[in-house]
Amino acid sequence: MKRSASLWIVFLMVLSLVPAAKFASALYGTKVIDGNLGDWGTLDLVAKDKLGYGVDGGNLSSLYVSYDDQYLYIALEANNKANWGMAYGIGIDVDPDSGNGYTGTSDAWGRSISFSGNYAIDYELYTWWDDSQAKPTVEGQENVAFLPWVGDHWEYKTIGEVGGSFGWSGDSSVGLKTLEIKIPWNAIGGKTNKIAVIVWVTGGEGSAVDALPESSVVKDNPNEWGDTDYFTDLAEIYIVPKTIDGDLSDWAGYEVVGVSNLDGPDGADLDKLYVSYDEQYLYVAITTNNTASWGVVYGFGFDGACLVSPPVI
Ligand SMILES: [Ca+2]
Ligand SMILES: [Ca+2]
Ligand SMILES: [Ca+2]
Ligand SMILES: [Ca+2]
Repeated sequence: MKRSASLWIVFLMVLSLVPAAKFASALYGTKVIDGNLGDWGTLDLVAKDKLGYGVDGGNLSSLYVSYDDQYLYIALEANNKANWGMAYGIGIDVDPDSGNGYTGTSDAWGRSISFSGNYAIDYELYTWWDDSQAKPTVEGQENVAFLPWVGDHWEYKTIGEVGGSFGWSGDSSVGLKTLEIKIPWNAIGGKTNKIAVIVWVTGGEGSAVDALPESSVVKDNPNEWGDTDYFTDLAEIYIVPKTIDGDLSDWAGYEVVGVSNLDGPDGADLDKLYVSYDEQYLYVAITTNNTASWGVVYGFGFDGACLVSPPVI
């Protein structure tokens, strides 16, 4: 009798879980690089356009990041209203907080894009949306540039030259719609514990007119095409398997999928629910706000249908 009452309490607590305010993550999963983002799930979405910054021909809407053992995958989605010639740039910081990397004021393609705060960019990727060809190009050819910062200058390569690839969609009415890229870990110094990623869009020169994660940096000057943009907000991605030891310090804030807003009974007071996975395991974790030690049962429920997307568990 007591047990069933306890179960009921836990059930109520789980029902009371509400989505966390900020939910962004990058989880293990292999993507097909074809410009179709149907193989990306909401768990891969690390930044989204909520404030509506951007211009008709350069309006970023979503940034996705995922990875597997061999590749880092990055995808972006634009929601343009016009077909303009625009440069789409991606910045990767493979060692946030270290200070290593580019912090100048003229980036790999000479744009006035700069980084500060905890971030110094180690790799940029760029492509020019050629509005007349209606394709993403580098020097007139369909391509994406891969540009490592090597201490005091940039190196100029294409994504194919380092073993990666790209896919895209778009047309001559709204320009670029999607760009999907895979980068071998060995092209960016090997798999690491934490990376930071940002995407922006600029014109033929000058600086950004939109970026993700969203930043007031693209809305702080009457001439956003011509100012210098100092980005300090990047999406941080943790790339670490979980150690199952009761210590949740290897879990990240973006893995919180629910927070209880109920003040539960002293010995049955759920706090947060975490979910993550890698190639072998699904991980779940909970924290409580218990102030007493009661005999209660903690139950987890899984609906298999939810495991279809993302597709690789
Ligand atoms: Ca795809
Ligand atoms: Ca760096
Ligand atoms: Ca600015
Ligand atoms: Ca700007």
